[in-house]
Amino acid sequence: MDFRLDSDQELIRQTAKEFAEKEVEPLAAEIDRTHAFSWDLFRRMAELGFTGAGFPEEYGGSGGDDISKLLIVEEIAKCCASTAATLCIHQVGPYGIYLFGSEEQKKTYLPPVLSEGKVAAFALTEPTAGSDAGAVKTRAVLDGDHYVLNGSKCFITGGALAQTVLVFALTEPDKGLRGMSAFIVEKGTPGFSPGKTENKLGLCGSETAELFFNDCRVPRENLVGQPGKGFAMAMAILDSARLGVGAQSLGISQRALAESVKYLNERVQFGRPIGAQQGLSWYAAEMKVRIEALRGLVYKAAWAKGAGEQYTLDAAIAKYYGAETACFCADLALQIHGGYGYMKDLILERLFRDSRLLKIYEGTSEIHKVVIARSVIGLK
Ligand code: COS
Repeated sequence: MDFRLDSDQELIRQTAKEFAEKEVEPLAAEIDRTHAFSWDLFRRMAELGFTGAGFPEEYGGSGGDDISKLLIVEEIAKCCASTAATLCIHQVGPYGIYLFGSEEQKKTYLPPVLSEGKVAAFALTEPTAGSDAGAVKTRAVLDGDHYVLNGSKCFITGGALAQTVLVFALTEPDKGLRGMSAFIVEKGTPGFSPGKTENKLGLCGSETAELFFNDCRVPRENLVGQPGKGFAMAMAILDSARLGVGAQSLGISQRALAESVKYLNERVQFGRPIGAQQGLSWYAAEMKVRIEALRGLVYKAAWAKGAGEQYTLDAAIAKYYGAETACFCADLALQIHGGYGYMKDLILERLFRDSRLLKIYEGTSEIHKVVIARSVIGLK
């Protein structure tokens, strides 16, 4: 077993690190303060091949393996968790089209969002279908050559900006989650409109919107995969998305530790650097242990995915432990910085706010414990 990155992965990490430090970091505080999605950064990520990382070139992707894709997210999350979240979640809908779509759908819908600077979104969650994702109420009724969609979605990352949205709706409502199907809906389709954009605690530069479908007619050929298989497809897609959250967590946690190490050395109280106080030095040790454990979990899950193994459990563990670790590290880093950490001048309070959503989105920590427990115990 070799735990080192290979030369391609190292190169991608280095490219992402330079981009994050030179181009993202200078804008991050302003993006957070103004809650502004940065089209400039998004288009730059498209130019660099980041929006298409992990997808084959024939569909507009830039290739690379799953670990490389996560290294990009990890490096960006060290500087701006909003930008890392934007990148990660942008890829979720396209990944669904790539996994389950027809050749024609892949050729038509993937290049604009993977390499041409257009945003994509994944629309599953509804006001009454959050953790219980199978409780979706949006309907899709076949009418001639079209499906007619009615319903609404909420908390959709990039929803109002997206050119292409993968939408989940019931085609056979009496079958519940086994009557769910997936559709590609393009911006500008009559009857499809974004609602309000949410005002969030953290990840403020990553847009979160409501979506409405009001007699929205979608061509029949926009059905993705088999009708009735939408829920299982959504779950398989989310397995991959959850690795992205693990990578975001890894980036945030490392930044929290790096800031803490600097301050533990610089800040003098009681006549010596505060890092010489055992209580505070142990905070750094606890962060380090969790970060190294998390790195192993995230990379192992990515490896399992790339090797074609069943990786639902690995992804759930990496996502759950990642979110908990990012919150733990951001909290301790803020504590180490005392009053200064609580002020808006430093990054600590942003890390604290940004990390908090990781325990909620792409499946809550509690849902991940359900997935993990079911797998470990074998009972439902
Ligand atoms: N991959 C493929 N198929 C899966 C799967 C996975 N990871 N997880 C479940 N399925 C399939 C099951 O095999 C089952 O298929 P059959 O119909 O053939 O039996 C079907 O999906 C239903 O699965 P299950 O019975 O486990 O569904 P539950 O209603 O119990 O829900 C949880 C399972 C709670 C895990 C799911 O609802 C969930 O992940 N909720 C959180 C949603 C979420 O993450 N939301 C935020 C992001 S969306 S933007």
